[in-house]
Amino acid sequence: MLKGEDLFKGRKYGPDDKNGIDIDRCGLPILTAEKGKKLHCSFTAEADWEQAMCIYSVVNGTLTKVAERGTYKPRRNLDDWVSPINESDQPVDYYITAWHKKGSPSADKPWYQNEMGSIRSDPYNSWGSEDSPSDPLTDDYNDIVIHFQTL
Ligand SMILES: [Ca+2]
Repeated sequence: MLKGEDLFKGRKYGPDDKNGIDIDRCGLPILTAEKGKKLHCSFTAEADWEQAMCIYSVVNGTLTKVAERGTYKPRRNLDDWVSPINESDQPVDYYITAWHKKGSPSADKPWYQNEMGSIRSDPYNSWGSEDSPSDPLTDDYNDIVIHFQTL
């Protein structure tokens, strides 16, 4: 998980492009597609409040949002996302962020970043997130979750 980098400082990268990213507080999982590989990602959510996830590709230090998923249809959905096959000679990194609104969907409510945590759910590996973390030992990080495979 990435901590303390300043790639995102001063930039707007969250859902609806309205937020900066707080890496130090929330952590930032990195998924990597090696040469000739692609990522297959699916999403689950289990929370009372609206949830979203954003995926960013990082190529030569440039970040691009490549997917935005979430629980509020039709604005967002939890459909699978598959990266392109990495046809470059370098590994391609994808950064993951998770977000929530405090309550039901409303354009007037701000987005807050979720804290990320590692969970497992075979056959996928997963990164989960919690909108209101209270205890790292008991939080289940199931509020919105990305499950991924490299193919
Ligand atoms: Ca939870």
